[in-house]
Amino acid sequence: MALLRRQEQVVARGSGARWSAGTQGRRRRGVARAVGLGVAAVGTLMALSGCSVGRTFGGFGWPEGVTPQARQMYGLWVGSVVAALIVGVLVWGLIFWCVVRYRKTSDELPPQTRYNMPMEILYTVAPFLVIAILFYYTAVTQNYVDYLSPKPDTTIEVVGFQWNWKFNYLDEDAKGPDGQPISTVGASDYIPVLVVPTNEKILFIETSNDVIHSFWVPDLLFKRDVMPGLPDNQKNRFEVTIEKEGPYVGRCAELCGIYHSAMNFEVRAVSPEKYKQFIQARKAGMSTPEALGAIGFDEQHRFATTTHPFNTDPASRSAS
Ligand SMILES: [Cu+2]
Repeated sequence: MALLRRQEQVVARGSGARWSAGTQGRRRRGVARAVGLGVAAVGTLMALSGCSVGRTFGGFGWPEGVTPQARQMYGLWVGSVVAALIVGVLVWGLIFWCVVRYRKTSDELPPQTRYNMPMEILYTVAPFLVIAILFYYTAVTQNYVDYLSPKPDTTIEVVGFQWNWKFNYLDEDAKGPDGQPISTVGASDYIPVLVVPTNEKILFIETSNDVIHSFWVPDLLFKRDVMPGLPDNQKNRFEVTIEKEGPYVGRCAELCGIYHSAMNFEVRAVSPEKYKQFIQARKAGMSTPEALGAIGFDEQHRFATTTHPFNTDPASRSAS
């Protein structure tokens, strides 16, 4: 009843409330302009992001990768965080502004309005614009990361099995003395080292002998499932260009059985010249550690340096 009476009072005051129509219109346009500016800023910052803003704030937690693909994802991440912050600050700002500006000053009920069409259209359209911009940049980044060159420089077949890895070098000029592709295979006492060239397009083709595994090199900021039983043209594949020499630890990222956690490997990125020498040494019949020695790695660095073989004895009661 009290509410009804109040509404009658408001209706009765209707003519008196007309004075504020102009003010409200201006205010509405102001809000519209602010939201429009916010949306435009989101787009601009998404485009410009990744560079100085990201560096100033340490990439907002996103590590810098060693591939152009990782850099592209870094840009998407920084842009998305900046966009979220802009929207957040705008919303917080409006909330606090309302709290202060419209705090209760008297018992008199303020003018009641409903069906504020411009406002309703605005808060329907603005989120869609933000989503559309985020979607656009996500699609662009995904296409970039998933891009496969018609002619990669090196092709590696990744074979996952319970519980280790085998890497086959599929290039024409990478056949061993027996005419078979050069390969490196892990064992319970040997971490497979996958030697790859820097600054060259490397295509990875993945396949599994048993269950689903996942090829994951944290430094590449990338992982992809290794699926069993797929025909050649449906096998998962991806391409990266590693720009920095060094050892990068690799892991299986799909729980694949009891020794899943022991399924580690190492990617060793070396200069293209050294890579050629490595392949020549392998073709001449050397093992991976011997060939790594032949291109200048000392005794310690002929084996994986980023991880080590695990104790696979299930009866052992100590950590490996
Ligand atoms: Cu696995």
